[in-house]
Amino acid sequence: MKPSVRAGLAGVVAAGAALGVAEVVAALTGNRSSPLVAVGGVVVDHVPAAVKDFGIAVFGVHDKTALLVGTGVLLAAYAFGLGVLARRRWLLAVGGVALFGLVGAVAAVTRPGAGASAAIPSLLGAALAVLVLRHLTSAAEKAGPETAAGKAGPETAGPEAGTTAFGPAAADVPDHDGPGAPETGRAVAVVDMRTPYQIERDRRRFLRDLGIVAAVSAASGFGGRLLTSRRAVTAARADIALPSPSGSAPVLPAGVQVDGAVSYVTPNREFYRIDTAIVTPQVDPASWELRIHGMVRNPVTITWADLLRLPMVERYVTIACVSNEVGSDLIGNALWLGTPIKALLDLADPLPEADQAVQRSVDGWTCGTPTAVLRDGRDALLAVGMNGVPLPIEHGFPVRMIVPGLYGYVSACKWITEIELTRFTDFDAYWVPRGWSAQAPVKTQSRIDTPRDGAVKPAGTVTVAGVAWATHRGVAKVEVQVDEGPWQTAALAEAVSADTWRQWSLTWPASAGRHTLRVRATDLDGVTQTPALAPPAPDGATGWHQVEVVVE
Ligand SMILES: Nc1nc2c(c(=O)[nH]1)N[C@H]1C(S)=C(S)[C@@H](COP(=O)(O)O)O[C@H]1N2
Ligand SMILES: [Mo]
Repeated sequence: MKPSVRAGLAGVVAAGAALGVAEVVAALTGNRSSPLVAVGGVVVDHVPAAVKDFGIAVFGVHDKTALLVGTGVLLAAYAFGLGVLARRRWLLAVGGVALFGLVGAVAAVTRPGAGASAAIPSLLGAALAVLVLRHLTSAAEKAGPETAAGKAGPETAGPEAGTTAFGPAAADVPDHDGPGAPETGRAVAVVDMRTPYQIERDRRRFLRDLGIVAAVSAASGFGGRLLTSRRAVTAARADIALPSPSGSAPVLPAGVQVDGAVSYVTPNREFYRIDTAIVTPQVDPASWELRIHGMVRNPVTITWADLLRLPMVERYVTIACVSNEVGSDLIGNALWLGTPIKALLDLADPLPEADQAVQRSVDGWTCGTPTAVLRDGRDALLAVGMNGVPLPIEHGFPVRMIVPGLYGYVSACKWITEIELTRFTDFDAYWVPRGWSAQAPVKTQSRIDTPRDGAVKPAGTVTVAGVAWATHRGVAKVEVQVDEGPWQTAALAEAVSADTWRQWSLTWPASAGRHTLRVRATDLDGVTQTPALAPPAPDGATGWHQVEVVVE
């Protein structure tokens, strides 16, 4: 590698360090405008309309990405130049870094709503860039025999030597770039006191330092960005006033709740959460879009503002995870506010053979739902509200799907941004190649919430209670069996609809001893839960939930 290339790389990495630290500082000081975002904003606001239209026309929806990439390339070229300059005109290079910091600071301070403190990320970033550049150019000089050969005397020969190769002193060191440079006469005392081993070590040190700084900068850049967007999205969510549903919201009958069963409506904070997202996607409603495309006659794209103008309904719907083991709690019931997806699909007008509607999340996760299910009139909702508040971020803010009767992994896409009409034979959604069924209606299940497995109860009257669900079919009957006795019909609590779970209870005159309690439900189609044990994969667990209790 040529010395000038090493120096240039040092410059690029120093600029990266500046941007990385600026992102973190911006996040920590609550500044929404890191230098990169601020400069981008200034550019967007000031480029002539014709150029902007050109950008949008050429790059389409990726115009912002194009802007960022373009800015990045220009910046890298500038930083490369500064790195090369730093070898011989150190102060000029420092001036170049300062200019770079100043541009960021001015851009940030002049953004709408920004205060003087908005300059801090850029200025700290620039200061760090000077230090990094100093270190890396020094390491770069030592990294090759060409450079050491160009130095006069042993004092610059190794890292132990006191002086380094940057700074004004370096200005009189000729740049021995190009073939045969050291022999061209001007260089004197071509003496490299280092052994080949030391030269190799210095070369490695340079590359190592370059790598470390680049990695730390990238990590802090991404970390800072994440923190900033999290703040912004949390603030945007707090500002939302949800539209009211057209038509009356469902009334919760007094008799839905039974003592000893879980809460009929699951509070948002206790609602189970399942997704593949390592970092919760942060979606700003202002930039949210839903695109309905693929095998449709009329592709549709709607924004957040469009969505809020559509008719909204409010429905209690119980959703369940296919991974829920018999007797477990990956299930919850909430009041969802949303617009029926059927109307939007009707507008898009899917081709008759498009039997699968693939929902895609901003993070690329997909689930496939039968198109027919979304259009059969059930309350399949593009939901924006959960129990009276905007969707919590971890439950899909700003928009998710809720489809009564299907497990979440085939229907309940969070952070949804796309619905692509296709065929089941043409596309496998996320979990399908991983061993789960492409289609998965929720299986009829029931659970004993009280008494708990292993509970010790005094002899006498014991209340046995819990929940049962056969979503979109409805629960017709729940029965309880004590030991090997006859199945006894439990009292059913009221249900809001077939799309929600239903609570049940039974009064049991308990006699001393160890007892086994079992539960089974029958849906409104007349089908009783099978006793056959099946694991969750590929399409939902089966079997009867049972608990052991000791009565004294
Ligand atoms: N984007 C996205 N949406 C997703 C998932 C996911 O991994 N990513 N998981 C699904 C699964 S498996 C379930 S059971 C439900 C759970 O929704 P909840 O976390 O709001 O309870 O979300 C569904 N939606
Ligand atoms: Mo799930």
